Amino acid sequence: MSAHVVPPHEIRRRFAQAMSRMYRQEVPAYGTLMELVAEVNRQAMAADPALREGLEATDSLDRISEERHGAIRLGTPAELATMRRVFAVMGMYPVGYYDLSAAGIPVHATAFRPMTEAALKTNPFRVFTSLLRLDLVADPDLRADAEKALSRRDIFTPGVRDLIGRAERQGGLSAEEAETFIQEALETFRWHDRALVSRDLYERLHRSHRLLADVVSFRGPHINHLTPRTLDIDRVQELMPARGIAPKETIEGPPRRRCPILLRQTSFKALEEPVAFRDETGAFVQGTHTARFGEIEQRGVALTPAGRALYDQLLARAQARQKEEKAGPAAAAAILADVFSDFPDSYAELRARGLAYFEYAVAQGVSGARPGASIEDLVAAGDVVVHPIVYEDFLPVSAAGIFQSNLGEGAAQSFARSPNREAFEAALGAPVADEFRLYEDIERASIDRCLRALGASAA
Ligand code: OOG
Ligand code: NI
Repeated sequence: MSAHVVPPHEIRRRFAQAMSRMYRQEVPAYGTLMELVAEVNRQAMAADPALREGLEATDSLDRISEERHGAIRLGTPAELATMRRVFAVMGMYPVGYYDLSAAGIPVHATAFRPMTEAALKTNPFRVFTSLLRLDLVADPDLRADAEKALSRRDIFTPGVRDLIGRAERQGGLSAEEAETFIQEALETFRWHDRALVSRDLYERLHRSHRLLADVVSFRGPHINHLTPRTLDIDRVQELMPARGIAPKETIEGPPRRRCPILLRQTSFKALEEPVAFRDETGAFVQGTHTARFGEIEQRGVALTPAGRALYDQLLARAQARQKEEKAGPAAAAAILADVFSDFPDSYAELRARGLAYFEYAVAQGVSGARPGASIEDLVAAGDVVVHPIVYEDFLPVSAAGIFQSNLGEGAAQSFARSPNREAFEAALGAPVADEFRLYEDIERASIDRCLRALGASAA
């Protein structure tokens, strides 16, 4: 059997394409955004040959236009555990733990994504996956009704359940099985315009927290956005209105810089869509629901724990000043830029100060032995070149901003900050991987390759 299995990255690539096609049909503005992003990316590369060369040198040029992430919100631990097995068939594993309770959103989350460098380069599709925290819903009656509604649904088709089991037993899927798997798995992410709950329950859920209504009311966890990666987010943000798309007012994350760090994101508001609910007599009545939106992201270099600590510290400082000065969008951006002038903005300095991760490669045309040379000697001599490693994960404060913007004004509530990674991992049925470790491994492996190739000493 194992000789005939389709590689997980191939299933992931085809699944991501199928999902993108489906979402494009469901939400036409997403298609418009994709076209705009492709256009701006072409212009950005034409205007900056070094950017293009860097992408080429790290084999990541091809992945840019295919690259995207999505998000879903699950209702129960059992749904999360099965979702983990679905993603595993596609070579996607849970990385990182995100607590959003502090930001007024009753969920915690992980990102399912490929973990190794080779897998990321083939196709980096990721899904930010949240689990509802009913423990944060104060009203016991509403909690019980939500639990009951969730217990009545099965978000997976029998076909996908069967194929996950087969993939686990056989160590993969045949071509025909993989094709069926993609179609069956896609069903879980589809939009349903008939609610599972009555209008009355929907409204009670909605009044408690909009997110609760979105998670509990439907037959499945509809994909709520897909996000292409852009090389110039400010430009896309600026051009969106002319294409009939209204972006949120501010871009989440760090300010614009010469050397982009982590992740910057912006989105357009969720659409109001028609939904049919049952009334007391069991007849369908028409209503609406807002959940689905579009987002774009620009990714920069991954930061080490020291770099991340500096990022978190500066972001907190900027937010405090923005609040104190009651800053509007323009003033807020100016404050952010000002505060972040304390974050080094050259790759050389980011590397020298151990703030970011880099990949090392033997320079073109260099060969022969450099006995006794350390990696720093090799870099200084130009025998080894250095490229930033792209950040593949998410940022809790930014994610909270994205949630807020698509749930609508006033959606946030205050919950006591209460991360509960143990409960999340128990629901998942596995630990989440440590993102820093993954970047460190990629960096270390690249250094080892250089030292070996040039017969230099490890130092
Ligand atoms: C997820 C929001 C977070 C991101 O890119 O940070 C997110 C959601 O709205 O379900 O997608
Ligand atoms: Ni997103």
